[in-house]
Amino acid sequence: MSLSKADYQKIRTLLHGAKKPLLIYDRDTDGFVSYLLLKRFQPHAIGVINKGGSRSVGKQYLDSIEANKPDIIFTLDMATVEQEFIDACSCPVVVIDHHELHLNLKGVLYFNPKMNDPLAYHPTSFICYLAVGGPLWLALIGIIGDWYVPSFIDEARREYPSLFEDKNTPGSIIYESRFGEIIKIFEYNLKGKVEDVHSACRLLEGISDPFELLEQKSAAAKRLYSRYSKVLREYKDIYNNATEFVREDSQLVFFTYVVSNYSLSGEVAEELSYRNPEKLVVVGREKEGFYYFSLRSKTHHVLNILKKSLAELNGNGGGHVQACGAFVAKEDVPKFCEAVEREIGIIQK
Ligand SMILES: [Mn+2]
Repeated sequence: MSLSKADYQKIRTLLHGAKKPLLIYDRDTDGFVSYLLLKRFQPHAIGVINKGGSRSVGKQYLDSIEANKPDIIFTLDMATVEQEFIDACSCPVVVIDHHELHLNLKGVLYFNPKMNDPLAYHPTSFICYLAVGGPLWLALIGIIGDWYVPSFIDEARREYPSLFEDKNTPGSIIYESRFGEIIKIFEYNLKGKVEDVHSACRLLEGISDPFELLEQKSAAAKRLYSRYSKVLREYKDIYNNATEFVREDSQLVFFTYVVSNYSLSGEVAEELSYRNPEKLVVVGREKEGFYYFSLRSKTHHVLNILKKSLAELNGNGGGHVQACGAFVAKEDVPKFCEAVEREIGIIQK
């Protein structure tokens, strides 16, 4: 058990009693679905998507607070919330997250499954679903999209047998089932320019059934599907290039790329790791003097390896045990690669 029934009830009560809640959510399926679930439960809610690449809530959100004057703020799937931000808000701040614990924050209502069980991996949309309810198919987009298969998937399997077939691991659902395609439609529509993402979010909010999207049954679904296809083409190019860096005799796959309209490192690293479960996969994209890396592995303790590798470099990062993100100054990338090789024992310490 991670969060208690009382915790879920508390989240529900706080949201139910709010007149104008503001929901700051991360720009991925888990964050976005968390927002959609809370918004369905409390239609007065106003959403603000992650501004910029980092998962930190800071001063950059104060203008949204000023403009909307909420009576309560929820941050959803945002890995850090700065004390300065909390102190500047005149209403309660509720943090719902499942990244590393931040127990030193003052003046917040904090909900993180790791509080009771340090090894818990329960995505934010899982917490939101248990707090305020579904629809179930929508909740599962966020939950499985964040690599977790909850026990209540059986209910969805009964309702939508053709979407899941016999798949029951996160990877096999994501890469080998029709439900996985729905997850990708959501995921890829959250990529790209802010204006495009905003309009996609509005369209996604109105989708009422998984088949509407998969079979493009409405004008909104057609637009979302076409944008998904566009990102998918670019994804396939990058993914195919990356596969050439997989070597049988090395535990490490280290791949960087420069030109891209979308940030797809996380997705590329994820699929490479799924198809090469014994390897540590590091995929990075250059942007303005820095490389933004995604690290994945099914067998290595990625978070430890990352923290040690970054120790003496101009860069920073963090995340989950098997899935992390980091940024490293361009000139330090060779050193970073070497440090990772040292940590996994390819070269001697
Ligand atoms: Mn998440």
